[in-house]
Amino acid sequence: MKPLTLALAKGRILEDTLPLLERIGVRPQQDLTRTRELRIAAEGPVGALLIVRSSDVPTYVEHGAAQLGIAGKDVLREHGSGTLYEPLDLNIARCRLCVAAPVGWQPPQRRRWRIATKYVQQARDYFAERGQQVEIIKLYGSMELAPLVGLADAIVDLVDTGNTLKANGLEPIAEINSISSRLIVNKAAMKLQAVAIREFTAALEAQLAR
Ligand code: PRT
Ligand code: MG
Repeated sequence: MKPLTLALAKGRILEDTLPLLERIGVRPQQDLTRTRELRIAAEGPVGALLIVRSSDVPTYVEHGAAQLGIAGKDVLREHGSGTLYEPLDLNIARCRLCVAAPVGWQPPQRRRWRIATKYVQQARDYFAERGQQVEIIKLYGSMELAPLVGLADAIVDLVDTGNTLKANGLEPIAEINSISSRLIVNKAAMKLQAVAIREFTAALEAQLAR
């Protein structure tokens, strides 16, 4: 049977996940924080780790390049996760998806609000549900800058401590969703490698319960 491959992103998800993986016996053969290789062999319940962009994790898993992945719920909602199984909430890398605006902001009355975000889908859905006309401006990062320079009225972005908003003269005005990282599984693999995947999931779940 093919060994399991796990896709995940460098950055905060990897930081929070590595100790968890170590405790269930996943032993990467290289120092993940130093290596430039993107596929890293491992011993234990997974045979390899793939280091990919966080928003690409669902794509690798959906197409079966990895059987398993760890991704933020923000990324999964944006991807549309109907094509994936999502058996476990890891409760790590927690944050909130928020609408944020300049402190004391007065919403424009006679025109559509301009909203800068990389979460286009979730922003669209959120404002549509409320009947609020918006123009979405797609950015790939540093959304907090957009209101400061007049590119947008407000933003939709992840908030953890709120320090980044504050540093840029913004404050949250509404919470859209609360976010944490999830284990995701390729649908075909869930059948073909059912035992290995169930064991892996159960081991992770047991660690979380400790
Ligand atoms: O590389 P890519 O652009 O795809 O992702 P990234 O580099 O922005 O993020 P990465 O790889 O570090 O982690 C991505 C995942 O971590 C997200 O998909 C979330 O599920 C999760 N996560 C949890 C967060 C945060 N908390 C978070 N605070 N991702 C980003 N942030 C950013 C936020 O966008 C904002 O700019 O941190 C800033 C706010 O933090 P505070 O503490 O100042 O409020
Ligand atoms: Mg990044």
